[in-house]
Amino acid sequence: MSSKSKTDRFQYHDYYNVDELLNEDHIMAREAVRDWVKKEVSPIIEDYANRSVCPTHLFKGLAEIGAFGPSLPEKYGCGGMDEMSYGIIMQELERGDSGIRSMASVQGSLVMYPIYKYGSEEQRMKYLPKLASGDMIGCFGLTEPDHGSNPAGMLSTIKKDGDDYILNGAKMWITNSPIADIAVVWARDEAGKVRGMIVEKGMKGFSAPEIHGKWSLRASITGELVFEDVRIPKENILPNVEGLKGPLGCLSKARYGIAWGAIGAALDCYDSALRYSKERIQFGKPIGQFQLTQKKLAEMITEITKAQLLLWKLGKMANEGKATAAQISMAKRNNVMTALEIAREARQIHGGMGITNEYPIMRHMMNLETVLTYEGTHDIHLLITGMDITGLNAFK
Ligand code: TGC
Ligand code: FAD
Repeated sequence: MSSKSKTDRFQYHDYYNVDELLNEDHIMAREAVRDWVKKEVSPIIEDYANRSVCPTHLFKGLAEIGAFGPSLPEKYGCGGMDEMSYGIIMQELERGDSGIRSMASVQGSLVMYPIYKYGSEEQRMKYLPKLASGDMIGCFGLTEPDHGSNPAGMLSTIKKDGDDYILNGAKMWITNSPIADIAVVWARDEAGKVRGMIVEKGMKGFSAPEIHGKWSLRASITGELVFEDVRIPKENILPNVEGLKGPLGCLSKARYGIAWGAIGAALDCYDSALRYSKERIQFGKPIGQFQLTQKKLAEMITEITKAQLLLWKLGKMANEGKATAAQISMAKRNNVMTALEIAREARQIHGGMGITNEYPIMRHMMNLETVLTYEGTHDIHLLITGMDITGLNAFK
């Protein structure tokens, strides 16, 4: 079955005309990214996902459309856009594939953002322009083999040695690690404080083996980070943060982008299902004429519309610097599960064809299983909301 000959027939759906709440810059950013996805991602993505290969050549294109750190300052080669635009860009990228959005999320929100927010001016000038232009690829190491949902338990350590630090430990499930030039890594110091640092490829004792066998996010490369007495110069320590709020602050930025991104995947599934329902004839009429199919489609667009309104309000609060971590958690949790349920319903509407790579459904569905888990699992986000509304902490 050829996937390369397919053309991307996606059409945007905006049932409540949320677009009228956006400004010209937002719409322009969306159109530019959508065109790029149609031209560069859609024609190749099924093939790369099938082969479980990361299309690394897209890093440069992502940089050119401003997908790396869109809301970070232009001074460092970034976009200087608002948070709404950042979200819209993530939505368009994930409409193409969650793995492509992951490339941009990790680079922009988990590597560039901590260097910008917690780094020195020297570190910003040294790394940010190269990361923004895609000349350098970064990854983010927080999760460990025995500490996923509970990063506070991390075992990675740094110990002072003269002017340097010695890093030991291991990180697991790290997007882009095998191809990254730098890794922003979190480890505890001798006083037990979580510190952030920039580990560079080629440092002695540092390796990043690939994790194979994923059925999800197959066009994204994932690996480990292994540190065996890696000497980290003090210039590579992020000076302006201590404690778990460092990595968790980056997660808020990335989770915000994922809340937007997931609805991109949902829109692609809905769009494909709607079209298929009008083209596929059974019992002498289009399957879209059956009430049960209409129920599925009507519920999909209802959930998408609710999510679009949630995102617009979240984007507005983020622009005003008022979006709380718990509000972001609610949006990430709701929108990812919404997208996954829409992917499952869309798969049913496509019948047997829904399991093939002629349609994007199964790829989105498999991707969304990862999106439901990374950046905080579905249940962890529920407990964050629970803590916020009751004032009672289920984690302690
Ligand atoms: P807790 O005591 O609640 O908090 C410690 C400090 O951090 C602050 N804080 C946050 N700050 C900013 N943003 C957030 N989202 C924050 N959450 C907490 C908090 O105020 C406190 O500050 P301070 O000043 O008092 O020290 O921490 P805890 O250990 O009880 O943990 C709470 C919990 C479970 C919610 C947290 O550990 C958590 O979110 N766990 C989930 C782990 C997770 O999301 N890992 C993601 C790894 S990265 C990833 O998946 C990338 S995938 C990328 C891709 O490919 O797209
Ligand atoms: P666990 O924490 O072991 O959780 C297993 C189950 O137990 C889950 O259902 C969870 O909800 C549940 N659970 C745990 N604690 C509780 C509780 N207190 N109450 C109720 N239920 C609970 N990490 C990075 O640092 N950088 C990356 O770039 C990165 N990229 C990733 C890419 C992929 C493809 C994947 C799959 C993961 C990636 N991750 C990354 C790791 C990701 O963040 C973790 O997988 C996630 O945080 C969950 O950790 P875990 O897999 O260890 O699951």
